[in-house]
Amino acid sequence: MAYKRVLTIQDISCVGQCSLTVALPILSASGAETCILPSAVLSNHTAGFSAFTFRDLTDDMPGISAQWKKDKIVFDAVYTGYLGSIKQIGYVRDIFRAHCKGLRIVDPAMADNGKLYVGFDDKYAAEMAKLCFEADITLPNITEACMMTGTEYRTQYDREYIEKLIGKMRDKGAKTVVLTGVSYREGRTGVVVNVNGVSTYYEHKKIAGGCHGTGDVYAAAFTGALMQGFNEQEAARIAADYTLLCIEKTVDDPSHWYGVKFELALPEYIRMLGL
Ligand code: PXL
Repeated sequence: MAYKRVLTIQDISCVGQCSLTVALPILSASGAETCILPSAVLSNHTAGFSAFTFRDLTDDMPGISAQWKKDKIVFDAVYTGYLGSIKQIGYVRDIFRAHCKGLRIVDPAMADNGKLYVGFDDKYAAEMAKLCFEADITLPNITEACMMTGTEYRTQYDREYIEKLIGKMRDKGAKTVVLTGVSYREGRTGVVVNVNGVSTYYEHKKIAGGCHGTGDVYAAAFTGALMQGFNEQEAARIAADYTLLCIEKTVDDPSHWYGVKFELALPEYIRMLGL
């Protein structure tokens, strides 16, 4: 079995089942050594609680990287999620250069349902777009892809709209694009994986309602599957099947509105990876 070392850079939301509290256990379950660089510490995520505390860790990043350089620490992949500031995006670039000997995977983690998350503005979105275009793999949802390309966000669309969206991302330099939450018909949703300009679509059941944090679950499960040697299309399918299971284990509990019970489906994820 491959033993890969991955670094993930995203916030710690102490409560709320997103970002690092999701990525670390999922990546560890995939069999990868998982190193972390917290971008910020929040009391909880920014979507739905009464308020949140936020400690920005941007200024800690150069010192951490400088120390790693002394010990020649490098990673097989660096995967980024929610970042705290524009300055941090610059430091992530430096970390890619200094510490990544393999894949640079960027989940923009900045918007959904046509809107930026609380705390982000257009300047942040533009800078995050640049980071996505520089990465080897980026995993936007449709909202994020629209923001990155100046495209009108739609809830009703066809294959032509989606292909144009991905085409615009590629024109701006994007390499592999994994576009999540693409639904062409009632009751179904899926993911479009575009590698070298060729798209494949994996469609699965859509569960009404939608849960918070599923983008983070998806990106972590996708990265873990890649680390196990699955190709992009296979990793996209495994991550979709796992995320769907997480949602199924959550939706019948209305008190669990802030995230998904991803822990309950980890045994299935491990089985999907053949471990
Ligand atoms: O799931 C993305 C995410 C990550 N981290 C924080 C968030 C969100 C989405 O709202 O608020 C702090």
